[in-house]
Amino acid sequence: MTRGAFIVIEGLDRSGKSTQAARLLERIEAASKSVQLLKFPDRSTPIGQLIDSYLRSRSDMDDHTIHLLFSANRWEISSKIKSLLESGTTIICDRYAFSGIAFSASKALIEESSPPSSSPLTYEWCRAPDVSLPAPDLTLFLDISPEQAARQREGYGEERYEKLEMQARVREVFARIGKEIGAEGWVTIDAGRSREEVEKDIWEKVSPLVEGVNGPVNALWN
Ligand code: NYM
Ligand code: MG
Repeated sequence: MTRGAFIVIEGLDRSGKSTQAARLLERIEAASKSVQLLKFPDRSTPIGQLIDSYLRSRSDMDDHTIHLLFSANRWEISSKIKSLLESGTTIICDRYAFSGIAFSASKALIEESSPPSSSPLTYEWCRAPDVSLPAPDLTLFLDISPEQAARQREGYGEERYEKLEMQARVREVFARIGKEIGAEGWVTIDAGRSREEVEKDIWEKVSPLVEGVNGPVNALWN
């Protein structure tokens, strides 16, 4: 018996994740396979609405608190992820726990984000709440420089974290995560090229998994 594959797309803001996730969804649907697109943060749930308001700077929150809400937003959908995979549905997920670590851990090095009194968020602390979530079978990291990402679309800088200094730190933390996950589970794609070129590389990596994956859904970092 095979199950569906769990494919995560990660990257900086404006790296093209959502566009590529939509194209990948179309391709898998065209192959007549069962597939579902998820996105984190999922802003539709009550927790997601708190996150949305924070990202739009309509509310402020302690750095630890918002970090835990992002994680809780994944846990509240984790059993759905597991049952979809087990029922044979492939999942494409636009951001996951890796964004959780990369963005929160970056704050420790950016002066303006945390008041001096609050303790800094370490890499290990940021990772802890996501331990044991369903583990992706493959993570595609769409790599782009913060400068090029900022040029991609209008409206850059509207949301919290969309600043070059922050994004440069985030990119470094993503690189650390990728090293830890290893080459079988983490593939870096040069996202500074045309949409078609990026799409082609993604499909090359994903198409073998679309036929199904053997073995149980793994637990992240266990
Ligand atoms: N983000 C996203 C986090 O800080 N932690 C997380 O766990 C996740 C999933 O939210 N700048 C950040 C990354 C983005 C922002 O994501 C909103 P998007 O994909 O732009 O809606
Ligand atoms: Mg964004």
